[in-house]
Amino acid sequence: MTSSLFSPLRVGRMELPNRIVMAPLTRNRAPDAIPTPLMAEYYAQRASAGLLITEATAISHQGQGYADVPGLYGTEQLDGWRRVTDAVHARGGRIVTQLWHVGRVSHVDLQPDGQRPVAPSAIAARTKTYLIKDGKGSFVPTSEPRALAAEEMPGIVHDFRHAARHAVTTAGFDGVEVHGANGYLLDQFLKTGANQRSDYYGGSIPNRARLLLEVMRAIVDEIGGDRVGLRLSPVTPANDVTDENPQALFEYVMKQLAPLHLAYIHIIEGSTGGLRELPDRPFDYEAMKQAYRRAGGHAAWMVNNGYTPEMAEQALEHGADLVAFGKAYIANPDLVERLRAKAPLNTPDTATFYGGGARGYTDYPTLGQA
Ligand code: 8OZ
Repeated sequence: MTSSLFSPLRVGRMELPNRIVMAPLTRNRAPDAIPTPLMAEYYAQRASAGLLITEATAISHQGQGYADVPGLYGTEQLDGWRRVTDAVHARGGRIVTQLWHVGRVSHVDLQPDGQRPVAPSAIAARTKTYLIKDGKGSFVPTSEPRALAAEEMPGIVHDFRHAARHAVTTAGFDGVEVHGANGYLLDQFLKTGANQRSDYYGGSIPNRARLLLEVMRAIVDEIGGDRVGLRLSPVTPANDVTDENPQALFEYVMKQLAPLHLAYIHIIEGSTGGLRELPDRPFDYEAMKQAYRRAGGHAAWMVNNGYTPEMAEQALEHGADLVAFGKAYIANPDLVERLRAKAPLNTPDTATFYGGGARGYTDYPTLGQA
């Protein structure tokens, strides 16, 4: 049987030549939140992927949570991204951007006027963020957040909508992926550990899912569902999120998403970048997917987290449509060609994951160069 990783697939408006996706990867190489020419080179090097998903990109200044991560809310940021998308398209690739609001995973030093970060409830995340001061990076505890007022919610939805519009027009992306995962704002609203509101946006599952669904509907209305994806992480402990009943929560979310005709759903299985099975957080991903399909949802199903090439082929045989690779893509710009040739992979250097320049970023050799 020929390997299905290399079979093409139509995903919404996009024709992907293969099923291999570059996962979103935070790299902290965008000073002042502006994408650089080096970033254009990095993404263009990886253009043979079926799809490139950019690193998480802030939709607003309030949505910023780390030093030197890019944004989509200023003219220079959008122009910087246009250089990236032009470079990727010149190499024949497809690229979507990941729309990000960090919520409480931020620090007053990164917020407009040094204000407190915003969250569903005034509960601090027991986690760290990354700051750069005088050229030196360090991990520091996140700041105490304040609860968003009900009147502020339309503004958050507006910021997502606005960023999506500019992503596909000004910045030239093929689409967007909404970051609903890893304990950032939308995930904070979804889950009971971070959301203790008593208004329309907290309490019941429909209430906790409200912000995510409002954001998705607004973006679909703005740019069309066929170029919109969504990333979710039902049980990740990343950034200190927990939920009392994730199975019921995510099956509800799936049913609500089905009519939106999204391009793809992107699922992080287990703990982001870590264990795929968590004994204290069991989850049935197949049941989640079936809830979506039974409700009429047709989006491509993308899986992620620690997949080897062998596991990826198995996942495709068992009904996944796409597989996203993270660390492997850091170290292997020609991952598609290497997997096709069953060639060995370069090993990623963890010391250069976050921050820095070309080293550990654009200098990993292709097979031809090695
Ligand atoms: C690593 C470091 C900082 C942010 C995520 C956007 O986990 C991130 C992230 C990852 O989704």
